[in-house]
Amino acid sequence: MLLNKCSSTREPMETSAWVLTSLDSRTDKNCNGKKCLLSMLFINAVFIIVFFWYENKPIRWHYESRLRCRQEMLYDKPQIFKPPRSDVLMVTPWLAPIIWNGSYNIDILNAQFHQRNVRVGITVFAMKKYTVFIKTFIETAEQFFMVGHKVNYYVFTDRADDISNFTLPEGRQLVILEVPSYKQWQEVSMRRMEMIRDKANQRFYKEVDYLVCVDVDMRFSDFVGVEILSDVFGTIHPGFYNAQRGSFTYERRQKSTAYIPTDEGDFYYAGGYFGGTVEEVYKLTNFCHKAIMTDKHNSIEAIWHDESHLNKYFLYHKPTRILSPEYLWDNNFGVPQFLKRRRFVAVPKNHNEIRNKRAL
Ligand code: 48C
Repeated sequence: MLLNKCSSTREPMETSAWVLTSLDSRTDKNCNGKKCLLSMLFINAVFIIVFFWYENKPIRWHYESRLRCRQEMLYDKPQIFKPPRSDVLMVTPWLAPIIWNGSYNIDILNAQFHQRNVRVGITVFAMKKYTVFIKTFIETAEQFFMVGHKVNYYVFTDRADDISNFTLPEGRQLVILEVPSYKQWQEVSMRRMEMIRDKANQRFYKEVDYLVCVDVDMRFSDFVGVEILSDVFGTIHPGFYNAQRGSFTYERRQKSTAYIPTDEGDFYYAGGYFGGTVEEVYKLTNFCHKAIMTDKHNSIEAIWHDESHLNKYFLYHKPTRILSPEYLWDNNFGVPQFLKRRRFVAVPKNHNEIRNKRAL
C-alpha cells in the first residue's frame, strides 16, 4: 500500500504507538476500569482505519489510474530532434499550437479528456432555408465529431418542424433552440454572436464544458476530436492560409469597430468555426455582439459581418489554440500538398437560391 509521504509529519505506526503510550499513562491516573481501556482502544482503532483510508484513497486512485494509463498507453517516445511536421508552422509566436494531422496522439488526448469527463456542446444555426443542411451536418457529425465523448448538439432555428428527429447514442443529444430570424442573411449571421452569448449565460455553462461554434452548410468528412479543445480557439480560413496580412479581407474603414490597419494581423480566421470554454466563448461573443451593435448604431456594417469582428477580437485576444485549414476546407480550392486531411468541408450551394436578396 502506498503511503503518502508528504501529507503528515508522523508515520501511521508512530501515530498508534504515540496514542497507546498516552493511553497507558492516562489510564493509570484518572481511569482504572477495563471498560475504559477497551473504549480507548476502540477509538484508537477507528482513528487508524480512518487515517489509512484517508491517506491512501487518493494515492491508490491516482496509482491505479496511472497503472491503467500505462497498460493502455504504450506509444513511441517523442524525439526532441524529430518534429512531427517540418512543412508547416506548428506553433504561433504567442505559443498557441496550430493543430495539424500527425502532430498529436489522439489516444493520449482522449484518455485525458475522458479522465476529466468532459462534455462538449456544438452550436449550429439552421435559420430559414438553411434547415436543408442540418441532416447531412448531424449525420456526418455522428460519424466524425468527438466520437466516444459526451456531445450536445445545440440547433438554433426559426423552423423547429423542419428539424427531423435523430436517434443518437447514449451521451449524445440534440437540443432545438427556437430563436427569431432576421430578414437579411447578413443579420442572421451576425446575430449568432448575441444568441450564443445569451444561451451560454442561461444554460450552456450548466450543461457543457466546451463550446464549438460552426456554420451549418458544411459536412464532416474526417475525424474532429478533443485535439481542438482549448480555452479559446479559432480556425485559419481556407482562402487565406498563405496570404500576407495586407491582403486579408479585414475591415479597413476606421469608422467600424472591426477596423484593422494594414500593418497588423496574424492570421485570417474563419467566422464559421471558433470555440473554447463556455466562459471564454461568452466573453468572445459578448465582445463581438457589442461591437456589431455599435456599428449598427453608427450606420455601418463590417465588410464580412461577424467574421470581421471575430478577426478583430482574435487580434487583441489571441486564441490559445489554432485549427489548421484541415478543420475548415472548401473543395473548390483543390487539395494542396500540405493538406493531409479535410475534416469539415463546405457543402456546395447556390447562394442566390439559399440566401434572401438584400432588401433594396
Ligand atoms: O442559418 C442561416 N440562415 C441564413 O439565411 C443565413 C445564414 N445562416 C447561418 O449563418 C448558417 O448557419 C450559415 O452557415 C451561417 C453563415 N455562413 C454562411 O452562410 C457560409 N458558410 C459562409
